[in-house]
Amino acid sequence: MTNKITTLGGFIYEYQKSVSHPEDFWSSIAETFYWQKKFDKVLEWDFEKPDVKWFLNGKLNITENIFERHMFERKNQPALIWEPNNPKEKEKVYTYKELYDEVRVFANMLLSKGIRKGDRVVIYLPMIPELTIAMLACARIGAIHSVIFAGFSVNAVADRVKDAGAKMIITADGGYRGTKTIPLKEIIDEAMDNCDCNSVKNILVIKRTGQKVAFMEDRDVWLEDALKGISKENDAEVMESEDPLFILYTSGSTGQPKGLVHSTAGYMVYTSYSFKNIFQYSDGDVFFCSADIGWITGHSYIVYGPLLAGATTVMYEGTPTYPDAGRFWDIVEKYKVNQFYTAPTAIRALMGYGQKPFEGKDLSSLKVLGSVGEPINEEAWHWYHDFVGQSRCPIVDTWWQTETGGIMISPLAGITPTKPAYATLPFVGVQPAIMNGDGKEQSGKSVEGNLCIKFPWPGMARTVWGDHKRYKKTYFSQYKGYYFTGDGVKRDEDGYYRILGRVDDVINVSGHRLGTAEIENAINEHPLVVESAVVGYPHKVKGQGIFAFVVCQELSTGGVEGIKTSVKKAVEKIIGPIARPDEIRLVEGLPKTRSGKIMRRILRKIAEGGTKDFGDTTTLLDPGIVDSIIENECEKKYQKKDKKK
Ligand code: 7RM
Repeated sequence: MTNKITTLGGFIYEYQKSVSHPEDFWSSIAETFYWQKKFDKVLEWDFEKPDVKWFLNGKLNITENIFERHMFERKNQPALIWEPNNPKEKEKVYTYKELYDEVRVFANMLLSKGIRKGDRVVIYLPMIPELTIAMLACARIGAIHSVIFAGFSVNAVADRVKDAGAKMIITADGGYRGTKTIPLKEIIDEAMDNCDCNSVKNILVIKRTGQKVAFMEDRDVWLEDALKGISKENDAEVMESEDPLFILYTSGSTGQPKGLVHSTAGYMVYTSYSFKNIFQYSDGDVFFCSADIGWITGHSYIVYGPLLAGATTVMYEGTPTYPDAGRFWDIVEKYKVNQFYTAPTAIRALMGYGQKPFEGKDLSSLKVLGSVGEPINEEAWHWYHDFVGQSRCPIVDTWWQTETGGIMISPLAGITPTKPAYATLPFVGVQPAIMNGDGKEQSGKSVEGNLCIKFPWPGMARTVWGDHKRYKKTYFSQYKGYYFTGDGVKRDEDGYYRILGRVDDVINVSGHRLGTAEIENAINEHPLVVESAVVGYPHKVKGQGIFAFVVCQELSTGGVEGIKTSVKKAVEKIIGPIARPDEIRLVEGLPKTRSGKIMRRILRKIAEGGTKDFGDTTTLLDPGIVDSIIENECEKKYQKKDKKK
């Protein structure tokens, strides 16, 4: 396999080259791809503007690098293996040739519906093969896909469709996840009623559950009808290196999600190269990433990275515990999975079931285990290593973000010596910087601070869709000339990196990234809520749980518990079940400074169960409110009133 590092010495050598001569380094990687016209300049950048361009004046299509480039050697090799939610349903396997045909027909169908280069197509699908096919079909014709996680609900969907100005939405009648079915088309219909998304001309519906759905003539089309009579002959659209490949929304510290825009060439080079090297993928291996394609992990390491590298990638529709907690191990055994990539929250959830789910299962095919999405605690690391990896598989703890496009800090499997809870060393081409409180970069070992990146890498997002100012403000304004990640980090005496978690108002619940402001906005839509503040707190399985402090006007029938239930329901409906608060405390007021800012660190402390040591509280407008929150006075008062009634 080209461009594969195989030794620690090789890694150190490539790393040094990537830092001392980044342009030569990335150029030599990029040259191994298929270009319709080769780039004539490797990099142009300015982090102050900010403006980053890679592989300038190159022309290519990413799907030609997945299909045409591999067709001769991989025609009959499985590209995509799909495992359904229900183990009794039959799996689907697509070879490179079969997937190629599916993608081209789908691409021609999109063209027949008037979709052209640069148009945005929202994809709101469960984890079915058509999701991968639809993404690649968009890429084939140069349409910009924006996948929305199928766990998001009405308002979250409406906001994203509107912001992207989508011309088409691709969805399904419904989706299966464990024992549940999600009414996807119904959610889309409601979202369309709630927003003036008049950019949307067509809604394409795929049959998955067979449930009844409403159809609006002229606007809604079944996929099977749309595909009738469509040919598979298709020439890939000519794309410039910097043309957008996709938009993916992610949460930040403000209420409005940001649509990160990823480029064609840079993203291609980075995901493919990082995939091969970090997971040490070898020809013929089977790679299984359990993420949902609705998140960046699925984009980069179920779809693009593996397929660009000519790998066999497994896509699983269901949940880790359906029909039982041994399902991942059934999949590993069934397909002889060699590399398995999942999130610490799944590991912690499975730990709770003990050894039984492993009984009689053959995990001997596994060579590499990966972790992503949140810090992995030592206990989970050891369990993963000892029981899943049977003490013989290296673990790659991979730190990265939606914004970075691909893995940034991680061991190379079996090459970099690992340390539990450490993402270890920066990947080739990645130049981290740790900033202190004065905004200065700290050199040397044994330092802690905010994590920045000081040099561009090909996979980085280029802008926020429709709002370049926000891109600058969010990532490039805290430290002049640096990309700021939003994470805290420690570099130890060996130069190893340990990610400490977010330093902003973003919380990480089961590896899902949520803005506290987003959840507060949803809670505040409840008619009886005056205001609210949401913080994260340590949670045994989810990593972080959601704790909401809520100020109410009065209580409706159902009392304290009634209002808590209805607030949770409202959040589920507006954002989705992943944002449902784990804990709600009704309070008389929030601890605010005289200038009106909520002192979140006090609320964080209370959510953790703390009752004292709140630090400096002298700027609080009403210091008494803190004790009242700790004593839960508001709920007690309401409960008393309830009894009187
Ligand atoms: C890939 C992804 C990004 C945030 C990031 C971190 C946290 C991700 C790790 C991690 C510790 C890791 N994209 N994070 N990976 N923290 N160790 N290995 O998750 O955009 O959804 O989230 O996730 O806080 O900033 S994301």
